[in-house]
This record gives sequence, C-alpha cells and structure tokens, in this order.
Amino acid sequence: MSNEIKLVFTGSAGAGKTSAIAAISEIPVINTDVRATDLTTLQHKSKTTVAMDYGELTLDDGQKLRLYGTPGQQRFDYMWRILIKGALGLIILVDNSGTDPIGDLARYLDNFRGFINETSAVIGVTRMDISAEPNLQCYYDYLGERSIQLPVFPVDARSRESIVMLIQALIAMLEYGN
Ligand SMILES: Nc1nc2c(ncn2[C@@H]2O[C@H](COP(=O)(O)OP(=O)(O)OP(=O)(O)O)[C@@H](O)[C@H]2O)c(=O)[nH]1
Ligand SMILES: [Mg+2]
Repeated sequence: MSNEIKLVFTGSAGAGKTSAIAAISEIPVINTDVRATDLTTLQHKSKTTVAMDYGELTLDDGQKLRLYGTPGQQRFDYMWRILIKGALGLIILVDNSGTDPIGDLARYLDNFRGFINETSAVIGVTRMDISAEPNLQCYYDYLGERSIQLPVFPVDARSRESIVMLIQALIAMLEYGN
C-alpha cells in the first residue's frame, strides 16, 4: 500500500467532519468555515464549512494520511466530486441527534455510491450522547435492507481516540480488501 493515503470525511452539516479532522491532525488544520447566520439547520453551531477541511496524520507505521473534509450543506455539493478524486477511502459521519439520521446516511450512500463500490467506507455515528436513538442495530438493519456491508461505529468527533479507531478500521479494510 502507498505510504501516502488520501481519505475523505463526509456527512451531513454538523455531523462533526471539521471537529474530527481537528481532533487528529498533526498540522494546524486548514479550514474554510464561515459564520452561518442564515442557516436554520445548524442550531448547535455557528460555523459551517464552505469548501473543505484539510489535515494530516502520520500513523505509527509511517503511513501518511491526507485528510479532507467536505462541506455538509447540499448547496456546496460540487466540492464533493472535487475532493473525492484520488481518495482511497471514505468516512461518512452521521449526526444521531438530527431529525432523520438514517435518511442522512442514505443520502451520502447514494451520493458516493460509485466511489464506495470501488473503494471502501466506514460509518461513524456522532452525538449519540445527545440522542441514543436510532441505535446501531437500526443502522445495520437499514444497511441490510440495501445489501450494503459497511461497519458502523459510535464515535465522538471531538475525541482523537474515537476518530483514530474509525480510520484504523477503514485502513484495515483497504489493506485486506473489504
Ligand atoms: N455532544 C457531542 N457533540 C459532538 C459530538 N461530535 C461532534 N460534536 C459537536 O458537534 C459539532 C460538529 O460541528 P462541525 O465539526 O463543525 O461539523 P461539520 O460536519 O464540519 O459541519 P459542516 O461543516 O457545517 O458540514 C461541534 O460543535 C462538535 O463539538 C459528539 O459525539 N457529542
Ligand atoms: Mg465542517
């Protein structure tokens, strides 16, 4: 496997993409967050990513990860196609306290369907401390209905340990073929 790996964090607005990259990056994160005073969908935060986040992490074995975060809002969806180019894996974050977390997941599975089929992805469910439902079984039931085999992990996007675990799972899938 190449010792430089590009990974992309995607998922709905407020799911924690910017927080996750900030939690693990060993360089100061480059981000493009702006105040989002016009947004009603972002009740719990005041800033949103309009273009991308970028961070880096070197794993213990020397593999260098280039980490990109997409904007969550649909109106910036042209950036998704730009950022996914050349990526080796996808991390889909879902805000469990949103109004329709499974619907959010569905949207990102659909958006990135071609990429996921060719490479691999993991799903991280954030903010489970705020809303415990839907639980993990609901996610697996939904994936089962769609015959999609991807792992789902409860994560806190603010926690380095949590996000590193998610990334290690994704890299293991890439190395050993999902
Ligand atoms: N309580 C709780 N808060 C969390 C958790 N994960 C993330 N957060 C918070 O949720 C918010 C996520 O915001 P961002 O990281 O900006 O989300 P984003 O996905 O980059 O959002 P956009 O750029 O707007 O698409 C932050 O305020 C985090 O501190 C969690 O597991 N529990
Ligand atoms: Mg963001």
